[in-house]
Amino acid sequence: MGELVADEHVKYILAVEKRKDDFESVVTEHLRINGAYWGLTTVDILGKLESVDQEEIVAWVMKCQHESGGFGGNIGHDPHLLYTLSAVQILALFDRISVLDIDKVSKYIVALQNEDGSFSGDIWGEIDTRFSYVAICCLSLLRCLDKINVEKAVNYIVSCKNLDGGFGCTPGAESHAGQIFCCVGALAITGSLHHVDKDLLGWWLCERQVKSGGLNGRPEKLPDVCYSWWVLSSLIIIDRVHWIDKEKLVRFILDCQDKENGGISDRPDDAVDVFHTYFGVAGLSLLEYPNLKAIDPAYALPVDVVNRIFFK
Ligand code: GRG
Ligand code: ZN
Repeated sequence: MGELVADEHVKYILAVEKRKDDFESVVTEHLRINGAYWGLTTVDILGKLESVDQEEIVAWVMKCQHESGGFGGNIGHDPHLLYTLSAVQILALFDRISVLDIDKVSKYIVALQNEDGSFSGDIWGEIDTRFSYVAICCLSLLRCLDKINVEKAVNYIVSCKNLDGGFGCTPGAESHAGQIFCCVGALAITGSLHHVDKDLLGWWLCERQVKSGGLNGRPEKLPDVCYSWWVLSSLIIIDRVHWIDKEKLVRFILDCQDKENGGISDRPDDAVDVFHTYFGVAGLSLLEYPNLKAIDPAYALPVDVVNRIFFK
């Protein structure tokens, strides 16, 4: 099995950040700010955030802001809640939230709440519990959750709860580990976890572990390293992480490393990418693997970053 090749992963992420015209960069150009958040958070968990050029990154993030207050995935791109959260998270990593006009950013988010409490992702209106999480997480990091109707937002999330204890993207939609992370994370941030049946949901979540030790996102699906984040963070928030075999999961994640060139893939022997490198390293952090910074399961940021915001 071997161990975590931390230095190779840092090198891999820094190299991806620099390459602007290879295949992976071209297909992900529109969500560059998401990629930057995943990559930089990974580097921070690995204890190497000082090896990046903070000023350059902060200046680039601010250039991604649209006049509406929201952020695009890259300079000149249309704003979306998903990119806005990544921008705020990156600034939080660098302790630079102060560069933001918080009123302007929060107005953009507040305007996307609908009458039923749900959130649209952008002006085009798609509704999904992912956007409820993103709005709530972002406003909480900006210390202005009181600007939305939290009670309605929570009620909408609860209306997406299923009989199996899980949550879907809209009312009646199938439970999926990714949506469960969003709903449980948002309920945790708003202090509303009493709406979760922890034993029922914990049972559904721990059944996601398959023979290889990896986790899948739904029954009958293949395991994937990213569920080491979506499933594990949810299990930790509801205090049921001892219901899975942690050692087997650690082994599955380590088996997905490219030990020579760095990076982690979705499954052993697949191609690596920055997203799965984050999910693997963050998953190992949640599993208390040695020499990694602890990550907060609800805010998806290192615990010291979250503490700096709330206990300064
Ligand atoms: C800050 C951590 C953080 C998140 C921001 C984007 C977001 C909010 C949440 C996304 C939650 C989500 C829906 C994740 C699932 C992503 C995923 C692997 C989808 C794949 O679904 P399928 O059906 O694949 O294509 P499976 O694994 O079911 O075969
Ligand atoms: Zn995946």
